[in-house]
Amino acid sequence: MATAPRPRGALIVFEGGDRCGKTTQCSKMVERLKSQGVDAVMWRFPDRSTSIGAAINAYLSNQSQLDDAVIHMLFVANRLEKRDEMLRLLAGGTTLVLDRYSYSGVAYTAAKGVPHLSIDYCKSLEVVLPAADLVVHMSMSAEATAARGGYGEERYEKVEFQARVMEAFGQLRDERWAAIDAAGTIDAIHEQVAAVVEPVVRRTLQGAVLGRLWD
Ligand code: FDM
Repeated sequence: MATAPRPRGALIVFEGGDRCGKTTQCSKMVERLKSQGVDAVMWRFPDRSTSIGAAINAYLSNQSQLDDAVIHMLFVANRLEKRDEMLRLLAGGTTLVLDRYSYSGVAYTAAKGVPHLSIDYCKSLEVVLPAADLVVHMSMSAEATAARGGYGEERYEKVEFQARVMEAFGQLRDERWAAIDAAGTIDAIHEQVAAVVEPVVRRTLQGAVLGRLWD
C-alpha cells in the first residue's frame, strides 16, 4: 500500500517594529509547537551569517553607507539565497517560524519615502518567494518601543522613522494578518500568539496549498 505524502509545514511570519518582542515570541512559539510534536524551526531575517548578511549587518550597525536601492536589494537577495532551503523544509513537513520576512523588507524601505522605491516596486522583487500562511503583526507604538532597553543602537531605531514603518505595515495588511497587542506581559502575549498560530499550523498540516507572495 502506498504511503500518503508527508503534509507540508506552515510558513509563519512575525513582523513589527524594532524592539517589539518578536524574537522572544518566535522562540517561545517554536518551543510550544515542538512540545506538541510539530516539527518546527525558527529563522531570522536578515540572516546575518551569510556574506550578504554580513554586508547588511555592517550597514545596520552604521559601519558602512549604502545607497537605499542597494541595501534594499541586499535584503531581498538575503531572502532569495534561502529560498531553495525554505521550499525544501516546507515541502518536507517542517514548519518555519520567521522573525521578519519580505513584509519588513517592503515596509522599512517604503518608510524612507524614496520615489523609485515604492511599495509596489519593492513587492515585485520578491514574488518568487513563498507566501506566509500567517503574519503575526506585533503592534506597538513607536514611542513605546523606544522606551525599551538597547533602543537606538541600530540604524533604523528612531521614533519618527519607526512611526513611518508602522504606517507602511498598515498598507501591507491582508486577510493573512493577525494583529497582536505587543504591550502586555511575555506570557500573556504568548497565549494570544498561540491562539492564532496553532489553528493555521493544523490547517496547513491538513493540506492547505503554499501560495506565492502578494498573490
Ligand atoms: N530590515 C529587515 C529591513 O530594513 N529590511 C528587511 O528586509 C529586513 C528583513 O533591519 F531595523 C530592518 C528591520 C530592522 C533591521 O533588525 C533588522 P533585527 O533586530 O535583526 O530584526
